[in-house]
Amino acid sequence: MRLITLTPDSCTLTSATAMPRASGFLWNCKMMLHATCRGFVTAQHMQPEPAKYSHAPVVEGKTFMLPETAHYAHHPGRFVYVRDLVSQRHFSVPHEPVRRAPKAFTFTQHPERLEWSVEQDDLDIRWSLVLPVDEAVELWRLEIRNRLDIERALRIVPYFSVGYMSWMNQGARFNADLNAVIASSVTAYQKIDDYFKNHHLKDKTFLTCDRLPDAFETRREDFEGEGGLSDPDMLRAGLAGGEALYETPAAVLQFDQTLEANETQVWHFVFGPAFDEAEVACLKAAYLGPEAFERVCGEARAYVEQGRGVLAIETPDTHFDAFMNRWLARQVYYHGDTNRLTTDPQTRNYLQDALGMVFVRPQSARESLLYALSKQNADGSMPDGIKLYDGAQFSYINQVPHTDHCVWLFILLEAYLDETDDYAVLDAEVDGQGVRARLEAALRWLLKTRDHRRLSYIDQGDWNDPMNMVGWKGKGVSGWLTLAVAYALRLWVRLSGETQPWAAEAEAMNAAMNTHLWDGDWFGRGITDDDVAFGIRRDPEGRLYLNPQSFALLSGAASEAQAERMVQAVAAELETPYGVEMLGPPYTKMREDVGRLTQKSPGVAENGSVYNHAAAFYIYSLTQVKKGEKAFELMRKMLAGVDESDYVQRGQFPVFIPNYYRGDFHAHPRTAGRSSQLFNTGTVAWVYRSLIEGLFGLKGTREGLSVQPCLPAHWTEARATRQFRGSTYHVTYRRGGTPGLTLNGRPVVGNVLTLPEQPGVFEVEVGLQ
Ligand code: CEZ
Repeated sequence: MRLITLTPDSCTLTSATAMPRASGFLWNCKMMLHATCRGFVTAQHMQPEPAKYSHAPVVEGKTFMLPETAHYAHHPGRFVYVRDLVSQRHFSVPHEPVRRAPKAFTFTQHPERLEWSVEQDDLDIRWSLVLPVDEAVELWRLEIRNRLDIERALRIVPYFSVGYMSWMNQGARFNADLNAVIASSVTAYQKIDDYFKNHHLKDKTFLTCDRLPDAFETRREDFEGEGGLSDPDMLRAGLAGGEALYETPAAVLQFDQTLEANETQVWHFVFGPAFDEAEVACLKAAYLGPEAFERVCGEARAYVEQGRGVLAIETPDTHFDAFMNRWLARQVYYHGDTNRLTTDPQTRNYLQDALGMVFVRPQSARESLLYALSKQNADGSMPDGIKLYDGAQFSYINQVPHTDHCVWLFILLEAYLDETDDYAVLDAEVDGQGVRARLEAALRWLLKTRDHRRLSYIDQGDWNDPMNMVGWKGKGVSGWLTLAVAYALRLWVRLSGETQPWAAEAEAMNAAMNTHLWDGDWFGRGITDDDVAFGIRRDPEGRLYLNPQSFALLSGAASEAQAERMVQAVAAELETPYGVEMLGPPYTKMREDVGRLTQKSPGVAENGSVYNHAAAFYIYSLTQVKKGEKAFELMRKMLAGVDESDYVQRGQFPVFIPNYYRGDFHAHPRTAGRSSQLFNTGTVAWVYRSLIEGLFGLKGTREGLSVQPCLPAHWTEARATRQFRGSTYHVTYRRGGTPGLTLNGRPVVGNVLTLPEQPGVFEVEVGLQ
């Protein structure tokens, strides 16, 4: 049969494999479609900008990490194929792409390292990854042990995906001098300006090894052949040594290795981006081989250890302790030390990540406060993002005007001053203007941007990014922000010692909330441009929002009686086994006077998930009104486990708190609880603070360390070790004994441990009712 038959009426191809990319196309005035002989289709329609309706399985986000991203066969990965040359069987580690069920499997997160171990076909395999502290490269180690008493002949093929680098220019080849696969590309662009801007980009991806391979391949599709990634043709035939010429690159090496009885063999790899070959050579010299791997593990460990934080606890809940004593502080440190690897963090994120650093490295928190103030606008407002370097551009979200950014300055300031007592910071100057004056300018701006009722304008969003249509016409107000401003004002009164006009304004705002947005059992979320209150009882969707309740507890807007009603309503309407939802019931259709949050899937992200950041505000506020029982219950629910069913439902590895767990618990129990898998979240600073200052009640004051815990009643005993201003306090909490506080055996009057003359180690006993 002829491969191709062409007539004026048709063109026919008779093989789907001989020319796998052979394609045809169709179009009309609204769309175009491009199809390959194997059935892949790329189609676009105009509306009037080009749009897709049949998509790649993922959207690749670069400005922020996307929640619940899907994985697919060619998803980027680092795999090793192992083929027994005698039995002709193969598998891959860790699991993809072959997916053969192993005899035993482990995946381990260490503070500084990831490690997989797999037992399969009488082999023990360990696959480990560590990152140097200050270089963008991956260091991998592969260890293979023969479990049998006989010799084995193996083919070992590490496969590092490179993927589609650029539509302008991409390719890859093996560089024998460097013993490396080097893939090269030109970052695609169309504006002349970008040509000059892109000059410094690391457009190469390399993989090098400390052992010489027997063969290599750089063309992904040729490597796979007809077997696909799960059974690549070249695994059987041997790698062909191809060069990728505007073909999707992959970095694949082949080692044909005999393993003696019980023998172990080890390989080290370095994988990452590079500017040119010279840089590959440098990175190789610095990071390749067993010594470098061990050294980097040590350095990386030392780096993470710097983020240990100020608290270690021992409670009846050992799972809780394990998470809080290591992983929470680690996640706090990650945020504060990296600013989530953005160049223009949203201002509120920047300030809240600094809030976490108060308890990890207070000096950084101070620097962040001052740096943020250096970006303050002349009218006292704060910009939507903090540009971390001169040429930084505002990303998409930072082009949307939000009105809450100033508030976070005061929240950070309070935690920083309580922890350090560094009141001198208020007298510091930032670009010729005193900190005190700048903070007051921020407050004045907040006071200016209120309506006649003293409710705060929301513009196109507050803490809640996608609440963008409540006030875009210039009238709508945010109930939450009104409370947050009242809270900021009260914080400033306490910290600055200046009472007026701030205290009176705070009171007036709290009163305005009670007049206009108290809805019987809870506070409403806001009032739209068209003067419609929302987040209230008569709303069929989005009738109860968590944030106003949390901040009403903090700002003093809620009386004790109101607080009781609110907490009860939240329990009845928003609590789930996975935590407390941030609003309910979720929206199922667009509300044009609320905004794009109502377009998100019900129970997802801001549309009524267990949005942990909002849950953390609530938890913190509960600790401030001494509702420790509920605070602990909800904090505990943020942590996946310890029951297997809970792990499976959430899908969350308990080494970080994700930004949300799916909500809409009543309508969709099948998906409720599912983790977003996003480790970027303002949650952790607040949880850490709630744990230290709230539950364990170990909060700094001008005089010293105040001890006012609110631990759950069922804990008869608990311990905490608290680092504070150079001293170490070992605190034991006991329930049922004599109430009161002792320091090194001596009773303390009141609840503050005054600062010692010399920092030291102290024993503290706390008797609880
Ligand atoms: O981003 C977070 C923001 O980083 O959402 C929070 C907000 O307070 C944080 O500053 C609540 O809105 O724009 C969107 O729709 C996204 O959902 C973002 O709001 C969200 C992403 O999860 C990024 O992590």
